Amino acid sequence: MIPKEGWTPEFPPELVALFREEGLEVAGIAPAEPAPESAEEYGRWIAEGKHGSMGYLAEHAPMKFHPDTLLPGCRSIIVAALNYYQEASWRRADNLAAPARGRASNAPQYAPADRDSADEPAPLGPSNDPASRPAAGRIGHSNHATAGRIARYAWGRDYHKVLGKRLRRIVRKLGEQFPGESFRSFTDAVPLAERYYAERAAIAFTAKNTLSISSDFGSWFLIGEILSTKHFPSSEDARDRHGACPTNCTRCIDICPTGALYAPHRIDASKCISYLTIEHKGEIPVELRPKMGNWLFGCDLCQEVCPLNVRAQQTGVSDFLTVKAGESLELREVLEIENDDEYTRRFAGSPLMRAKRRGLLRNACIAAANTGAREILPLLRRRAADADPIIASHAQWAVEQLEGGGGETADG
Ligand code: B12
Ligand code: SF4
Ligand code: SF4
Repeated sequence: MIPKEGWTPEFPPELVALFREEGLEVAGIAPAEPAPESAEEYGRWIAEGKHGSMGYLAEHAPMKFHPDTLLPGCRSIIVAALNYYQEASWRRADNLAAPARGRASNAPQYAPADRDSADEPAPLGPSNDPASRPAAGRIGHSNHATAGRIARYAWGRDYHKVLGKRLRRIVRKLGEQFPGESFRSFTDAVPLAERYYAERAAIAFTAKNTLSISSDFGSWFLIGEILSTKHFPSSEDARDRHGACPTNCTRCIDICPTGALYAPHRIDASKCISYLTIEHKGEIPVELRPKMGNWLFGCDLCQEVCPLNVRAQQTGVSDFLTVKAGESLELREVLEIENDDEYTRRFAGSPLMRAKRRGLLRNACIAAANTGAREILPLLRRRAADADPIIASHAQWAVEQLEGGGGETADG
């Protein structure tokens, strides 16, 4: 269960002030200790090939649980959490479940929170199952078979920029305040096990869906950190405040369409839709394509069904609220992008830049086949002759699926 009591962390006031000036809160401080057992577990995960084509994860292995390899003499890791939650229009419209009692109207409408950890959570939630899948549209985009979904963290501006520049400014100020000490900031694609150190810093616990879940705002937050040679008091003792997954809950594992989450706390990243649509640059294995539903960029299913996300709070970060890609994109709009320049003009500043034109158009072909979007067959045929061989082969596959009657409709 997630305890209801508030918690007032006691961080050094000078640190709190520096973070607040940047619109961030110090979420926690971890001792910068190595974690040999976790490093071993990680090594096994890499050896089993669960990282797929993310070669950088293998290269990161010697550093991942050894902060002093990133900053010699590192003694503390100051962790920041940035809440990016905003409610989806399909959830506002679908009224999937009654709002949890006592929650603000912008809270996600999941079943009651704060269950005992042995409780069975109430059934709810969207899935890739056409019978319960949310419509893909957003305001201004109709909810039909020709739209593809975007993971929530990518609706607005790229968080690497949003969080990264704030942390870098704090690092500069820390350097001025503590001359003789060294500081270095990181977020995401860095050789540090962020969720492990987030847990050590007591900002969250690591859940069965492998994500960090906080009692303050569920799993809808991003992690950034500052490594420091100056010692700050650790907040590790407060770890218990985040609780744990309910013992019998397996919703995230049950909903995962590709079987990427194959056991509690275990992920085969090479099957995750987030990996397939964002990180993986080549051909998507044919057997996984029909399982990807209408996800264009990332996947949120294992968070959307999580009962602990009843704690989600609307973000106040304007960079996230600014619509860049938004909740969904018309597949036609994506498939009409002719070249990289056009792609950059459309998505500059958005996380979608990571997929590049090749990745997003490839994903749009799969979403078109999966949603039975026959009305865009002519456009798919045009893309089957695209100069990019990955786009061309996926478009050809989509044409065959649609002409052969494969694919399902968005509304079942
Ligand atoms: C590679 C990566 C991915 C991969 C792999 C995901 C994964 N679960 O590992 C892919 C591309 C699939 C991915 C997807 C997503 N990602 Co990602 N990703 C990363 C990245 C860069 C590295 C993670 C990694 O190394 N994974 C490999 C696993 C094995 O290692 P680990 O998690 O670091 O370490 C754990 C294990 O070693 C384990 N462990 C240790 N000892 C033992 C012992 C036993 C017995 C067991 C079982 C486990 C165990 O505990 C450690 C802590 O959890 C991190 C940033 C970072 N630098 O950490 C972001 C990060 C994890 N991603 C993030 C996000 C937001 C996502 C998505 C939600 C995006 C989306 N909507 O599409 C999805 C979520 C999918 C999911 N269920 O995880 C956030 C998560 C924030 C949060 N609240 O948890 C992070 C932290 C980025 C950030 N800076 O905010 N991601
Ligand atoms: S993000 Fe989607 S595909 Fe990846 S583990 Fe979660 S439910 Fe499975
Ligand atoms: S859905 Fe998954 S992560 Fe959420 S409480 Fe259930 S088991 Fe834990």
